[in-house]
Amino acid sequence: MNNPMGSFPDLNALVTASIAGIAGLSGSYLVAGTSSGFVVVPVNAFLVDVMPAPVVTFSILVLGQLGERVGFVLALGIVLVLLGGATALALRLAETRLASSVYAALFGWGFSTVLTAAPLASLGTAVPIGIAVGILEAVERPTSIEGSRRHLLKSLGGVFAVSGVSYVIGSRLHSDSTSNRDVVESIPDLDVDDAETIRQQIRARLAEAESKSLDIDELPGLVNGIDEFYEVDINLFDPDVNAEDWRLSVSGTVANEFTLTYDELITMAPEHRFVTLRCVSDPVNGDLMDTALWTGVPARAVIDRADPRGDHVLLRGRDGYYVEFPLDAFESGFLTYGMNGRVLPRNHGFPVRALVPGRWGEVNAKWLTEIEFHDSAVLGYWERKGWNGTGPVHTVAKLWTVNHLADGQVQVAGHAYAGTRSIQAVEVSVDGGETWNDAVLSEPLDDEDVWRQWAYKWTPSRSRHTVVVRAIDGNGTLQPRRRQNPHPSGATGWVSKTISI
Ligand SMILES: Nc1nc2c(c(=O)[nH]1)N[C@H]1C(S)=C(S)[C@@H](COP(=O)(O)O)O[C@H]1N2
Ligand SMILES: [Mo]
Repeated sequence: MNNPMGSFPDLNALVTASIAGIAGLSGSYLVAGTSSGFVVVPVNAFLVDVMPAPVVTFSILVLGQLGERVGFVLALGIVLVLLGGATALALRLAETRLASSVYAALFGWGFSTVLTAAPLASLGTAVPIGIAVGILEAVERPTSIEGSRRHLLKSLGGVFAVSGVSYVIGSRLHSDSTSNRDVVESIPDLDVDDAETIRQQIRARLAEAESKSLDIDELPGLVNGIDEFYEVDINLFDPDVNAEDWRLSVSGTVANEFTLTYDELITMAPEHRFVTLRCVSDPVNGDLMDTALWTGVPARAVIDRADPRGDHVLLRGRDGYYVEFPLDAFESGFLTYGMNGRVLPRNHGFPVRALVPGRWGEVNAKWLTEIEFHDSAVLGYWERKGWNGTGPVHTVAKLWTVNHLADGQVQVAGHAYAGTRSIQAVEVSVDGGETWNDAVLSEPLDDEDVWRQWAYKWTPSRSRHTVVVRAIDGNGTLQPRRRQNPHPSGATGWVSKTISI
């Protein structure tokens, strides 16, 4: 690797190392997709782990998607440096071209295996590195600055083309295998009649929600589509759990510890419930509140079998998430594997998630793998980070929609939710809170933890109206007026909007 121009060997090595790094990354994605075998995934998880709590909170709750992207680019950069570094080391140690290529592949494989604990998938990282180094070492070395620039551009062009192809093939190969599958089809050993009965139940419930939805322009219905449903979780890459390997372990202060398989769970008689979820970080008029029809079995099935002695339960997900709350809340809980008649999608917790009525979103553990019973309270993931979001949701009426009707009237509408307390009424003021009027409500769904829609219209008497909305829960308690930020225990206050006519 001698070169008459002193700095060239280093520059060449740098180019080779970078290109090899990109090739390794692409190969890893091609083979592993976004499963834990992809080298970037453990690095990202590590970053989330070591970042101080306020940074994680800010990133997930304020930056949202952007935060995930920043984290992703950071993890990507770290992996590139690691793989490039391994390649540079290989180039330094090796004496022949073949040896460079073999060493680089071996080092890349080593790194990838240490990170992912997936030796086989790590071949996806190693082989492209070996090939990239082999090719780059075989081509003639440029001897001028101009030549070296051309060399760099060509190599980059080549590796980006290969990465592009890997990305496209990788995305196809690893697209969410659970998505959009009929949940009934996933239940084993169902005879045709039983399958049809379950399908009918789901269809009837979805039709019920459709017919009970207020028919108002621009107002979302009573059920959100799977792709419209909000998503909040602690990792960039959702765990990729295989239903056959999935086990639910039930342990702790119980008379009987046991584990449950997916087949055991989904062959129990299914129920279908409309449940609304709302994240504790949702602002009063935010959009982290949605509803779906969930298919699953009552948590009672596992609680009775375990026969717990304590008063607390802790749920753990495959992503390292955990949340704790009182056992009596879990007694009316639900273990679900279906959403709107489809198999539970990966981003909402495939194969099984918990749903616990009336509490903030964070208690509804996704990718559920462990149920632990405790005899005293412990802190969950978010509670350790200073949140207080495992309790009952606050009452809220959201104002989603403003329509200027053809007859000159103005119509406002939205959703109202109070968890298991249910919604009794929604009141609307169009004069900034001086006088109040009853809104029209959608007919209630026959479920214990679901929202209702509200709507109100009036003939404007001024050029501007300040509209204020407030809900009254099933106990007759008015939505609290005092404004409070989402952190640490959920937003309060009345939604108010000034409307120009
Ligand atoms: N395993 C796991 N479960 C989880 C979370 C998570 O990060 N990991 N996030 C929780 C939070 S904060 C909320 S608001 C809900 C969101 O559920 P969704 O993404 O299906 O809307 O999931 C909860 N369950
Ligand atoms: Mo949440």
